[in-house]
Amino acid sequence: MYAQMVKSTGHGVKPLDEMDPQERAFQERIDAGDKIEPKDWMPDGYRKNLIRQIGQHAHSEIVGQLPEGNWITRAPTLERKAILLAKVQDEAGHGLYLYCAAETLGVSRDELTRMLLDGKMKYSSIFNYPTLTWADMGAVGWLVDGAAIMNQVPLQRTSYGPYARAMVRICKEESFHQRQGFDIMMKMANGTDAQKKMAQDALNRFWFPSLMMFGPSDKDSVHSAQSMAWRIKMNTNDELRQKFVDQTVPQAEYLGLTVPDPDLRWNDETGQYDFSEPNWDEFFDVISGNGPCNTERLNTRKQAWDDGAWVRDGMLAHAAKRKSQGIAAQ
Ligand code: FAQ
Repeated sequence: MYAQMVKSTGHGVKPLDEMDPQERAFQERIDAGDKIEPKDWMPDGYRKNLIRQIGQHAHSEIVGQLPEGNWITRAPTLERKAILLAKVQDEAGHGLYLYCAAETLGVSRDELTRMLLDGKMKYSSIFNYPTLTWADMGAVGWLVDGAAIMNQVPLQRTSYGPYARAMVRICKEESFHQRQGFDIMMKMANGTDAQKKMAQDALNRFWFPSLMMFGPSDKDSVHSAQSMAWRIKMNTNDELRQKFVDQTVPQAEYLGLTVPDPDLRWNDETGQYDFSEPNWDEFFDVISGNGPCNTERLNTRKQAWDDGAWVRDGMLAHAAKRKSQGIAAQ
């Protein structure tokens, strides 16, 4: 179903007076701040765009476990290991809430996963970068979860009820993740010279990829206009990127670390930081499948999917047997 819907994507925003009465009534509900629920009528484009965004968000949470999962066995203390393990498990939970939210729109989790594995759906660019040192666990928590929160807090007010409600819990957990990342950075930045160097190196490598998480600049954003009209997105990509920079630069200063951008400076007139654009060629390359870890990440997902086939088959056979015996699924 989703594959057919993708083909009919349109990017323009239809003016209210060109809408048919049903679409117009729908838009007026959105404008009034109503929540749209699964059984409500919705335009195909709204459904399709939500499936795309929620599905890609779910895939990001699941694939996002891999860069940190890489460090669970090498965490420096038992406490750090337990914390990292809990964080990675939280990301799995976020993926599940989001797949469930997408399922309410008529697409199955299997179908979404198949689209991911076939390269027809994306996941966040950030997870195609390697995690090379323990300091990267700090940078991922501080910067990647920090960017995720900046993007997701407004989504708690998104127009689609199941998505908005999933976001409430996800944001609470992401806040804990961000704090644990900052805590690792504090330890490293106030540690030995070698540890401080590792923290700076992690910031150097993760700064621009974190800025890319907010998507292309507004002029190149395909979906923003319609998504904002439907309150699927609450802010533009550039607005959130700016807020992230304004929030994060003082945190880097507090850590005694240097943001790797020679053009970064406070602008008294705008009351915001001026900063360099990320390398957009690199961004488009990464989201086209050519980032440093794209192949590795997708192969790992595929392996996990194939290895789990016997569990899914067993569960389905069990459910079918219970159904044939007239026992309700639990
Ligand atoms: N990576 O027209 P726009 C996390 C694609 S969760 C890859 O501006 P849109 C938790 C975009 O899909 C992180 N692709 O798109 C965690 C579109 O291509 P399409 C994920 C990207 O949707 C932390 C094309 O470019 N968060 O980190 C990216 O309006 C730590 C044109 O772009 C969400 O998904 C990108 N960065 O705006 C887990 C939040 N940016 O689909 C583990 C919800 C853009 O037509 C550890 N999503 N593209 O083929 C959103 O808010 C939006 O979807 C944006 C992109 C803002 C990501």
